[in-house]
Amino acid sequence: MTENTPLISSPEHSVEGFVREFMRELNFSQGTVLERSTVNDEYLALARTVRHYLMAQWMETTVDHYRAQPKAVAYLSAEYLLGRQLDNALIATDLVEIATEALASLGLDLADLREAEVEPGLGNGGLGRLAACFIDSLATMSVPAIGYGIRYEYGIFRQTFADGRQVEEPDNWLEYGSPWEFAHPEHEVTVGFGGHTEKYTDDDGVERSRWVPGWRVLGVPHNYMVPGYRNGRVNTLRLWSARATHAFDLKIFNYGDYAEAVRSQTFAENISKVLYPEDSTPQGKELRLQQQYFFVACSIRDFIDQLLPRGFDLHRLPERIVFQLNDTHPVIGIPELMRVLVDEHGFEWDDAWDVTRRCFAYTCHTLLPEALEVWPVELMGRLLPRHLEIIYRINDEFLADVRERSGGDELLVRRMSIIAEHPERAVRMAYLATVGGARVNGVAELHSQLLRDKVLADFASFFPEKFTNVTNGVTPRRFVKLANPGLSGLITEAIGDGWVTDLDRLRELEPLAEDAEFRRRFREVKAANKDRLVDLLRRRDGIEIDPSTMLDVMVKRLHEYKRQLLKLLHVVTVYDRITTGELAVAGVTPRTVVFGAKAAPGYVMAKQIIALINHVGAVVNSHPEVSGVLRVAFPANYNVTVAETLVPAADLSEQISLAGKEASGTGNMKFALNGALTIGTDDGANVEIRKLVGDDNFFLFGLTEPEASAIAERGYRPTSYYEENESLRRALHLIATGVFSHGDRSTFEPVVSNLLGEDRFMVLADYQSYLDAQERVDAAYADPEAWSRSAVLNVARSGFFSSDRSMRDYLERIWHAEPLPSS
Ligand code: 26W
Repeated sequence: MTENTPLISSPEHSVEGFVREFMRELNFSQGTVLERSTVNDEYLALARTVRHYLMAQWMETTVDHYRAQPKAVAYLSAEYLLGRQLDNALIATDLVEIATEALASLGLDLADLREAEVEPGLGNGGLGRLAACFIDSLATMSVPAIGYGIRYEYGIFRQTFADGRQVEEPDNWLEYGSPWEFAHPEHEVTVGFGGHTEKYTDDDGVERSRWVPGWRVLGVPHNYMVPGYRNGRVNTLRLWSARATHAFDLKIFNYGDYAEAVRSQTFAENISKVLYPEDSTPQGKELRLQQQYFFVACSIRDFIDQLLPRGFDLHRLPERIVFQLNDTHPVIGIPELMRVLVDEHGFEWDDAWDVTRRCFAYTCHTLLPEALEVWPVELMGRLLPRHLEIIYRINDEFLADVRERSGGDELLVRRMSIIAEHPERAVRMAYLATVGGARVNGVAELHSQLLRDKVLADFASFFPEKFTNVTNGVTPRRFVKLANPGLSGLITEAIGDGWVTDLDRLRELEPLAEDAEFRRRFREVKAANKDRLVDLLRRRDGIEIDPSTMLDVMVKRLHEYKRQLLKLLHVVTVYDRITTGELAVAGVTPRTVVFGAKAAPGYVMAKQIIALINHVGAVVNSHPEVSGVLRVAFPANYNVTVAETLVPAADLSEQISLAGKEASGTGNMKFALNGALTIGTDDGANVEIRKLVGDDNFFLFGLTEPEASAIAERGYRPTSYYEENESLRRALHLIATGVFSHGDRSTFEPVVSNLLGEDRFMVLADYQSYLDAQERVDAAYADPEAWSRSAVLNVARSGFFSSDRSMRDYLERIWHAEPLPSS
């Protein structure tokens, strides 16, 4: 890049300017005219138009970073659950009104074109969405940052229901073109796999090892704009797509084996083909390790070769970069950087280790032991033989340290070994990350504490200085400003618009909780949001809901620890009480219970629970009496786009995991910020939400983590709760006797026997406490003034949960990097 790279200027910020740009795109890029264009043509032209407004800022940001050479943050994440791009780009550029008017002048409706965008669902759930919120905040805070990940050709599967059961369909999100990406095949990088290592003596007589890969794959970068909110900054998200190497093809073509050449090409390209839909139970699949190494190796190479100036002294790498590891998925980056420094740049081992340890930091997102990734040594050795050698050496030196400092405590040594011996010899990726990184953080106070006290206790005593907490957050741009224009308008009218980038200012709303007129308008907004949801569910799913009822929402991945079953037992109990006459319909607070959840395709119990929810829903919704006061809605294929309409409409947010199991949760934050009240356990970030919004404005129930642990310690017996609780017995009886399965007792037998047998997540233990809390909810909802007062206080006191604050915490506690605002 020269000193004076000439930069393009943005199109004119006016209706006329927008119309001109849009028509040029429609005619010259889509090659069509208004009279003949499809909605997709128009959407693509619109997306490219908006893109042009961001382009100059993007180029300027890139050039500024190149010139200033600041310390940058590289976020390494196997998942980015981005959601639709158009709306976000429109609010970032302040073009919503201009675009609406410009399109209207051409007889087009912005709302229709919006619907044409297929969201890039390149993530499973919370962890992927968190990555998307974080890069949004980094751009908005003008932090030099780049997101690295995988451009999956197929994202998270599309869910449909057949007879209430989940059916998965491929998510072909690229089918109609992706106007937000820029492919750069000219910047492809090569990544090796397999083969063997060999020893040799270098020119200085030093014994060294080198890797001779057996096959290679190309990584093609695809850049995405990450617009900051009205700050002139646009950062980059760089997703890698796998391609077969040219040489590889040619050689085989020359042998005349056309079919084999094409097959091997597909083989290489499989690496970025599909997102693994597993969430929290890693399957240990070879292709998954290939994906992980592929994107991490591409990203490290990219940073060193492309983003650093030529001749940069890599001993100073920690001054220029910190790689943040989003869970264990990118942890193979630690031995990879060691390999690059030692094998390719001739570093001494100790120097390389010193640099590497300062370049990485690791975030853990789970507490479930089965979710901690381990890779069989056999597999690692076959796919990445040099990396395995490096891991062994790291482990040897680390364990020598442990041995020395513990006075030869061999039990401790075995416990802390990066290599597990049982049930098979395997690399524990969380341990490697802890040893090889400068910091380890959990994602909420309670989670970080449990990491220190339980999951990584030995390591926390060994490296106390490494452990820290950063509580998760969500971006207020997407989850308030864009998703809830009604509430945003009301807030801005009251306190100005500074809250969008300084969410603590929501505190200024607190006095308005006492203002009857403000509360009335708040309720008006909620009602309008419910109407939007009614519309969406009618159009999208053919589901009818009644917006005058309490909207009780539980949306998140389907997992036993999250306890969708507990919510369902509440529904079944209300059904039971009404149908037996114990409860008069007149005395029931009418509710609509909304579920949204995908189950991992191989998670049998989770899929059974989905079927059970749908079957209970069918019976409840068609019961003449019950359906007047209780309805269940389960729209299929819950995703970010649905969340944007659902969250602002909710009255009640269900955050009911067994205490000690949900690392943080981020849906809980989105609901509170949009004025829903939470019914929740003392788990994850719920703890902090409750502390901030106040006990009076939160429905707490259930065991605490120490209580649950103590019960587990003593031996948990679910039947003891069953025997003592009549309404629980009756609810389970209804399920077991086939009331929700056309009289067939076998359909849901496994669900019931699991609850009465193991009930690993203590659903039965928390049942009564949950019912009691739901009664408090009903009573509270009966007083709209008090309820909306609490709801306003939830909004006013949830500013802490902005991902901008999370980013400030990471900058201060972990990254030690600084913003580089545009001049
Ligand atoms: C199959 C391997 C695997 C294992 C774990 C894939 C994905 C995971 C993730 C850790 C699952 C996940 O999304 N965890 C969630 O991360 C959120 C962001 O920190 C937290 O808010 C949630 O509590 C946590 O469950």
